[in-house]
Amino acid sequence: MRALRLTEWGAPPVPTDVERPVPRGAEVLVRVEATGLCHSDLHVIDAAPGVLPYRLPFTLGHEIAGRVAALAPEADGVEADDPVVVYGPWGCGGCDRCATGRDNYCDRRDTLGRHGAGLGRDGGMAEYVLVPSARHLVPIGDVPAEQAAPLSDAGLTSYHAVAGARHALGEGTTAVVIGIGGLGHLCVQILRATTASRVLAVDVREEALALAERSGAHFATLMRADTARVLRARAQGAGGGTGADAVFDFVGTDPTLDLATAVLRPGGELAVVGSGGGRLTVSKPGVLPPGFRLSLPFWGTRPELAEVIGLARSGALHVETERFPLSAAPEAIDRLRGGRVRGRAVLVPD
Ligand code: FEH
Ligand code: ZN
Ligand code: ZN
Repeated sequence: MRALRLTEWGAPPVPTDVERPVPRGAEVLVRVEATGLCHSDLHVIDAAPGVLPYRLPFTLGHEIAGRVAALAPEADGVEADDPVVVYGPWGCGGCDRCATGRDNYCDRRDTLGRHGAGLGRDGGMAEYVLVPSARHLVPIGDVPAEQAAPLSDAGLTSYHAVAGARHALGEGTTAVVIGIGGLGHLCVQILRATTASRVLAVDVREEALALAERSGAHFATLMRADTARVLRARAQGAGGGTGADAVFDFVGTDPTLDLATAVLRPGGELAVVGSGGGRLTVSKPGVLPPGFRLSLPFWGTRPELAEVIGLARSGALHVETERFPLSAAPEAIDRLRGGRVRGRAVLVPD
């Protein structure tokens, strides 16, 4: 079968013919129908030798949807031809986090040498993917694979970030979303579907503001010198207080963290999801508002993935995608690098 494989650190992935895997033990073979392309794939591709603990070669792709193609004798919980999405963070399977579907926070994560599909283990940029256990599969019913695949990472990561701040997002509150790309546009939709907050969106690209408004943002603005003032003016609380009750930063650079600091209300929640490498100085006294709480959410849990698929099935979520045949992965990677993908790029086996 065709697979896009990382064969050398720092070099582009290589389209390769490999044997179709055969499931053993409790494994399940999934015929891939769609795999999302994520900025983290770029980080993996660009990693210098020794930065990541993964052994080469392996197939990329950690945002996967398709149909069950075959089950090994001990596999249960799914049937052949079931439409499924793959829960991508594969932990040790033995700690209490993994036992409760929180592989994203596996206690043994740093000892595994690989983090899941396309992250040190063969992933979904291929015709088939071998999944260690049916516990990593979530049924998607009538949700199209091209929609479900991005929901397993872009959607799940955004949902997990919102879940951590949902307590602060009741009536009369304001949430700010910085960075309206593959994750940010879904965060806007998830906020509108699961909280009562007013949603304000920020990006540097005009077309991203339009995407934010299509996704349900109450207000969208370009990142400028006076953006903090503009946002605070829109974040009037019921009691006249100004400031955001929660900020979701999908960029994570110094300018966006500075903006988040400037717009947060006392007691506000900041979730930094983007891996922009920006720095935040936490000190007392300091510039951060009293009661400020910071989270660095990573991916999400398997139960949350089922909730995200439930939202999609209810019609509350629509992923803006750009579809590429798997053979055009190099073009898709190029476009993602250049910030020229609207929403999420999805690769479909040729
Ligand atoms: C995956 C692996 C490592 C870092 C970040 C990620 C995210 O794309 C998962 O949402
Ligand atoms: Zn990802
Ligand atoms: Zn574990």
